[in-house]
Amino acid sequence: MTHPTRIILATNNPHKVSEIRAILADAPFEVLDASAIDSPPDPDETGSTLEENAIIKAKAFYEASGLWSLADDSGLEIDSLGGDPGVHSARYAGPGCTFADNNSKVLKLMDGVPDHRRTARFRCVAALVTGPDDVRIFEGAVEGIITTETRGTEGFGYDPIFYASELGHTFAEASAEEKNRISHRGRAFRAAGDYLRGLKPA
Ligand code: ITT
Repeated sequence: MTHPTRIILATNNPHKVSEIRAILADAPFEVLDASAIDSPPDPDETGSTLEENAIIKAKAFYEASGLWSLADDSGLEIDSLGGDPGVHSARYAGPGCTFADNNSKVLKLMDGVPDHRRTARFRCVAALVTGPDDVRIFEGAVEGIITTETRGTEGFGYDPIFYASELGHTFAEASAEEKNRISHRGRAFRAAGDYLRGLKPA
């Protein structure tokens, strides 16, 4: 297989687009996003795992664009909540909820949980679709602790309540470079980039 001249990022989340563009900045192919196609798909994420949902999104964009397509499904797993919000991370506080609603819900549910039981991790599963039946999966994870209040204004989603032990502060207090260096998405998409770079030039 030869590496493509262009790939498309199969996401409608602009925060993910800017993170993935930075992570793949030195890739020897052009990185397009949903704005490159007329009617970007927004498929229902009906899978019961991150992997199933990543494949649903990547296939939808592959079919809509004819380009190799790279999606991710990601989520926050909190041990004291039995792994929730997990695959339900985007709409944990209900349909139409904001990132702030989700963070408030988590902080409320974890009220009184002692520090040593506040462990959590972000997981990212990226799916690369290169043909109707050709899918390759890349994964990344990062460990942390759920804070007792929001801290910082950078990033998105659960970043203000996720204290990354490797950084010594929350993801919302980290620069984009710091977050991408250790994040679940950084790890998964660097692996995808390494795979794509390893293919023969077209
Ligand atoms: P697409 O499906 O269009 O890619 P989405 O935001 O719906 O965008 P997901 O289905 O993967 O993406 O939902 C993941 C949710 O998990 C996301 O909305 C955030 O709430 C949270 N999340 C994922 N990665 C995160 C990160 O790096 N920092 C903070 N929260 C994150």
